[in-house]
Amino acid sequence: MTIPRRALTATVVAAAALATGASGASGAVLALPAGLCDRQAFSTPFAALGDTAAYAPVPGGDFEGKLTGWTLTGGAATVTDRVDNLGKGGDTRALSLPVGATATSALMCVTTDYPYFRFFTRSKSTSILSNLRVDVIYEATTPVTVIPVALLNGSKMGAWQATPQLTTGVVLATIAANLSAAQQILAGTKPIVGAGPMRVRVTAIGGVWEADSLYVDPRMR
Ligand SMILES: [Ca+2]
Repeated sequence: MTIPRRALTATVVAAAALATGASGASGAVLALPAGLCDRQAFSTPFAALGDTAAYAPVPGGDFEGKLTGWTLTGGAATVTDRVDNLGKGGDTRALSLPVGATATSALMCVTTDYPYFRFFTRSKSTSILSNLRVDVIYEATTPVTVIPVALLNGSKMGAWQATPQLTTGVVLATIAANLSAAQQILAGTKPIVGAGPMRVRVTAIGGVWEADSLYVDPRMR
């Protein structure tokens, strides 16, 4: 497969626009809204589990206050509960997801320096039929990019536990938005310059779930 020079030029322009945070330029579909990545308070919430990476909290992802920017469906709501694993004071509430409910997070800052996200979750039933689907959504792409990243089974998740490190999918979303550069990106001859306001969506399937403490991992911190 060969890539027309015209397409390459367009991609370079798009990448440059992304790198400078410009918006409105052709191809800059994953540019971040101004301020989204500012004032993040990094911490190591999973250190007790051996994951000493620094994470940034997802807005509202502790479920202790208002869920500004979140969308809840199917009876999803916050409930009084706490994640013992974190052991931090002030953690009293969590997200509850009845069967079929979804919760879609507020926009969060994600760049290619943010490879993973994690949260705590548990299934209220240990039935093998209880599953939590986890998707990431990049609404700024055309069409919207939805990437399924996990299907957690409740049969062994009756107690609170952290998810594995789940991919933010930012590389895949970037490639999807810049298909003309896919060959070079995959070959490693073109650096990935990607970023995007991302949402996480969780869906309870076949069981009731709870979730709390949603964080994204900035690799370079
Ligand atoms: Ca909480």
